[in-house]
Amino acid sequence: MRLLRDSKRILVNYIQAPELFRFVSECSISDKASDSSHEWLCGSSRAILSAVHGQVEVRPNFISEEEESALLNEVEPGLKKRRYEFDHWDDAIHGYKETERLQWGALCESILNRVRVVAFPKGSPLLGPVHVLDLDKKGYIKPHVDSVKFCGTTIAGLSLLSDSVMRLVPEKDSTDWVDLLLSRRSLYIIRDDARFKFTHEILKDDKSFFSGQKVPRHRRISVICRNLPV
Ligand SMILES: O=C(O)CCC(=O)C(=O)O
Repeated sequence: MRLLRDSKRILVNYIQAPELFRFVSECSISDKASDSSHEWLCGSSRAILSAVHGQVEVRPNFISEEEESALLNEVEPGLKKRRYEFDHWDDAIHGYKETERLQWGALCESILNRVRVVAFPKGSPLLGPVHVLDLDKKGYIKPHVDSVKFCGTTIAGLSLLSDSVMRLVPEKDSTDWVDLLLSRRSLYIIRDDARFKFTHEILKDDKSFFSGQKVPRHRRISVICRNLPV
């Protein structure tokens, strides 16, 4: 828990805006509804989508089923030894266990190198250990802003086992929002202002909708790479 707790400023007020789904959403940054390159992006207005343009990215099917299994095989033994934590009311996350991993087998290391190449600026110093966060089906991550002091410009995460929805809300205007559909086996990347001027959260199962469609949340494991602050 230390890693997340130490590196974040937790927002005490849990921002919920399910009613916004009843309004028409702007679900592509381009005018073309058929623009399949942004099917994972949805927001409350065109302006908010423009504000995060280039700072949020989801790459569906970034890893294959075999690669997902390889990652799971490496992280499951360590996670099995831990229990999900539900009881800390003030924590940023609810229903989770976590671990860090520095050494990986060859296949997983090659997957992580692909993540590093696409996600981080060349030469950017990276945090050595990779963070593995296991959310129970009932688990969720509350809105929080990553701390400039502890986190670099970029976070990149692989989503294993389940689809989920990540919501970003500008700190200054909590009526606007951007949703990212994190499909199973996708990679998400969040950079710069989207990381530091927006809260981000992983929605709990009963609030997990994307563009009005239910996105069932099962157990989800994320494998997260970060760079260091400069
Ligand atoms: O599980 C995830 O992918 C999100 C993790 C997160 O919110 C964070 O590390 O700041």
